Amino acid sequence: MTASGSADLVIVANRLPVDRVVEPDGTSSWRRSPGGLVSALEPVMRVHDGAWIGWTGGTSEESDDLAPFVEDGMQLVPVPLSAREVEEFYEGFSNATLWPLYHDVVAKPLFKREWWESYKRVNQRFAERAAEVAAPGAMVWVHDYQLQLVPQLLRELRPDLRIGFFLHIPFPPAELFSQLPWRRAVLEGLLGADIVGFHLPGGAQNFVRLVRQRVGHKTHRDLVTLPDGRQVRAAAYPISIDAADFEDLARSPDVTRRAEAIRAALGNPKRVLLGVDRLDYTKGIYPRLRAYAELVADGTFDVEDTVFVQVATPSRERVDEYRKMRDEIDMLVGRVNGDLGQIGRPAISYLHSSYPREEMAALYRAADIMVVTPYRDGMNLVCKEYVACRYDNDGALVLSEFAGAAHELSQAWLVNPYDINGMKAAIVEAANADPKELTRRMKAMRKTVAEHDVDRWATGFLDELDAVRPSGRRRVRR
Ligand code: GDG
Repeated sequence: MTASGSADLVIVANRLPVDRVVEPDGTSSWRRSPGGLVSALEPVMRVHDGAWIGWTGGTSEESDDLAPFVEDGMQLVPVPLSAREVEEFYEGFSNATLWPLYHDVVAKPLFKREWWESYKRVNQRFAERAAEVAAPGAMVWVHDYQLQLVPQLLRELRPDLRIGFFLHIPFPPAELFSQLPWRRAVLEGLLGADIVGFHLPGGAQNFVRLVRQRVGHKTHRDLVTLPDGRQVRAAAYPISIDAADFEDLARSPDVTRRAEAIRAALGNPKRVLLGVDRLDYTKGIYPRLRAYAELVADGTFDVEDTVFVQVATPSRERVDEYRKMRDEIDMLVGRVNGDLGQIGRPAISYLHSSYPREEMAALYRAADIMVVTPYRDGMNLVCKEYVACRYDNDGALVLSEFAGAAHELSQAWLVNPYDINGMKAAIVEAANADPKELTRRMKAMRKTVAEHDVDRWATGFLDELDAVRPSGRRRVRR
């Protein structure tokens, strides 16, 4: 057993909640990264004596100042990754094996034994850091697919801890998960937690079924009983956004002015459609733009008064599949605009760039129809952000039924992204819907997003973890 530290709550995530900014004079500082997870966890981090363990985003060859530090009142503990580990653990096993495997095999997962070795090594390092900083009986909350072995590795080092795990991406059905050569080790890694959280009940059910099939433990509903009597609970905790904060931002004079300026820059069209995604093959950007292009080609929409704005935030640019997809989308947009655009009137206004939050809110305010069409998405926060920004109860949401959010936002125009004609029909319906219908749908969605915000998600999970008896063999029943 490792000597313990002083943090009562430890967050373990692939990335630290800060980015390194290098000034022109070569000095560097840290800036809090935007993102829901940080804002959701910050208040709880302050109440508890909290620490956050994660990778800085650089390589250990580039920088060696990796001692723990305090930033913005949070204790941050960097975990170093070498350039080779970035390639094998992060770009390789995390993003070229697990990411496609867990997203319906939308792209072919690559199984490489050296990547798995690197994944195990890096997970061990994260577990060791967590074991060092956690106070006796502390709660440790491990996040996401990059760190699935940490719960078990950490429990071996520190059996006194209460360990929670949350998966931000879908957990696949047994038929797909079983392709993974290291499937049993991953399941056992997760079983080190007291609570394993997913966005949807379906993910929890997939997990429990796999544990029964592949590990052979006894299961009953959402509970797994290990041979030593310890119980692990698998359940759904759908993540959300800070809805009130987004609405405040959307209402601010600056964002309101910027939304008007965006529409003016687009030529004050009658209709603006919007897509905002990390440039990722799971997000269904290609079929969405194809569906839209067909609607322009057949005259349903006219570039004179309608435009599709697609923001594609650069992502994982060193992974082959991402480069390939970027080329495909570049080509599609070029062809569509070449064939259908007019001077000053592209069919698709395509932005391969990332923007500050204020600009995102202004885009959401400027858009009449938000089109979110992932082939598979754990939750999808973009659609919730759009809803939070539509305080006039206007605007339409076209949403893939394969996004976790579709389970909550059932008043959206739900579509199957594999069905181009179906998507076209839904976009046209949304475009022609009368204002009363839009209001009815948006009001209902806004209620859902306001009531189920990210604070409820974080406190909901942590309250349950808190109720687990420290080092107890059996958790307190609900
Ligand atoms: C994973 C799961 C799950 C995007 N571009 C910019 C920017 N963003 C922000 C959005 C939104 C977030 O990034 C993206 O979140 P999503 O949920 O849509 O998608 P993933 O990144 O794939 O997230 C997903 C999520 O984890 C949480 O559990 O919902 O299913 O895949 O907040 O606004 N923000 C700024 N500039 C950009 O250019 N500021």
